[in-house]
Amino acid sequence: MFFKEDTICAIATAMIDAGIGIIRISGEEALSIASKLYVDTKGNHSLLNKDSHTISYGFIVDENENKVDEVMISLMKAPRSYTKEDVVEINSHGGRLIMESILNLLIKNGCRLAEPGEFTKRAFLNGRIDLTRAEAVMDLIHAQNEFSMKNSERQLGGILFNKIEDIRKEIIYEMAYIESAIDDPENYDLTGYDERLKVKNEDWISRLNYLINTSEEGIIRKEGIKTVIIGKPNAGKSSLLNKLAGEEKAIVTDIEGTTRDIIEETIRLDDIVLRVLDTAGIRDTDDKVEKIGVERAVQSAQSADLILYIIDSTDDEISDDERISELIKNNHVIVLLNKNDISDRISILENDIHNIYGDNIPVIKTSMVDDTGIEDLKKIITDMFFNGNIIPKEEIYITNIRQKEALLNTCDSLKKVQSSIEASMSEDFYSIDLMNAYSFLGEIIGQEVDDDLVEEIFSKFCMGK
Ligand SMILES: Nc1nc2c(ncn2[C@@H]2O[C@H](COP(=O)(O)OP(=O)(O)OP(=O)(O)O)[C@@H](O)[C@H]2O)c(=O)[nH]1
Ligand SMILES: [Mg+2]
Repeated sequence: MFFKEDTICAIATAMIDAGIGIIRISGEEALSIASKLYVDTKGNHSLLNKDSHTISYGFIVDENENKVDEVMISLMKAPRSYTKEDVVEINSHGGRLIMESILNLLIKNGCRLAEPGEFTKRAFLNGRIDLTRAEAVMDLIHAQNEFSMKNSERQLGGILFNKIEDIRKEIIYEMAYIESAIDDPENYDLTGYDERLKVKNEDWISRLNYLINTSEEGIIRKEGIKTVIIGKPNAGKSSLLNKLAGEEKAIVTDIEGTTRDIIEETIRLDDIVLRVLDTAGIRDTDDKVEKIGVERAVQSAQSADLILYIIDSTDDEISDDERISELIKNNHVIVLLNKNDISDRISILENDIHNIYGDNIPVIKTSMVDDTGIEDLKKIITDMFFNGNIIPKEEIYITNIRQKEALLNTCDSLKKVQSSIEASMSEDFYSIDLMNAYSFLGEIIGQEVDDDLVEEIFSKFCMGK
């Protein structure tokens, strides 16, 4: 195993002044190093003879036996620990200076400062958890909403691992069967095998597709819907952002061209998370700054998950802007006919919209002086992105691009198996693609990943985890 010789340490709690702080140590020398710093109430350095999974009260002392802090020390001896190595956790007072002093003493006595995620990396490399569970740990720590929290808990519980491992086992069984039949045709019969494999292969593809299909919704539920508000100047874009945010985030005036820079806010509408971007009103302008603002508006809308196209419904007509038409052609769009409170032209404009952009484009009437339209907006977003079910299903969603890509690659390989069967190719052809499918699945759970990828994944973790 990598790094086995090093004993690592890190502050596992936040670096803010708090009631309690935890300093974590893992590795072969965890106990002996901690023991040099720890004394019990009688002044004895007595950590080595303590049982695993016990907590000891005492003090951390420096090289001159001066007390640094009053602590509780938890011991978790290998292999029954987070990393499968000896782990010691020092519960000290949570002052930054105290925690740093203890950390420095540990380093002086032979520990190395852990890299971000190194404890979890050791748990993975030492075989305690697979890669889907390791990634779930990170997702759980960073969860921004209840969906992410529950989904990562499910993944941490091994639901995704089991689904992947089941298919891997079935694939390896078939590979072994084909190999045996080729080596020993007298005892293994391949007559009719094509058809049997075809049925199995279709079943694997449909199970994998099911998982892949959860990813669009899963990623959007986890990260939020990138929602860009576009429209002409003065339509009420910034007013909409403020209304959704529930506070005055953006400047609102009756001067056209008020907003120039993009303003981003994460907004929660019940269980829907929106990453809302307010942009500059789209129009032709000679103003240098506004011009850049318009370019940025168009750019950010190009990568939006959802465009809210807001129109001032006191305008005489909907003037068709090529940039706007281009943006809303290829996207999830909701048209907001705004200033409903002072306009008597709403129905006429609604017709115009349908004439220009087709019957299917959703249109709602809104007013930013009251709450008109906000409920309709929620309902349309829920239908558009979550098939009308705001409550996520009680099952695993793929929310990780790396996993999704490996699933897509697996499916591609299995589709090649399908084509080989349909073209009546010889069995050893299938084996190559089955092997590839098996390897791609291995990437998901971390059976077949290179060290660089492992480094990259864990480097995104927090310190001390
Ligand atoms: N009566 C009424 N006035 C509104 C409504 N929405 C916005 N306004 C007013 O319209 C003016 C423009 O609003 P903004 O929100 O600044 O418009 P904008 O689209 O952000 O404009 P730019 O940033 O210039 O592109 C302000 O005076 C708002 O108070 C509405 O629903 N009803
Ligand atoms: Mg504005």
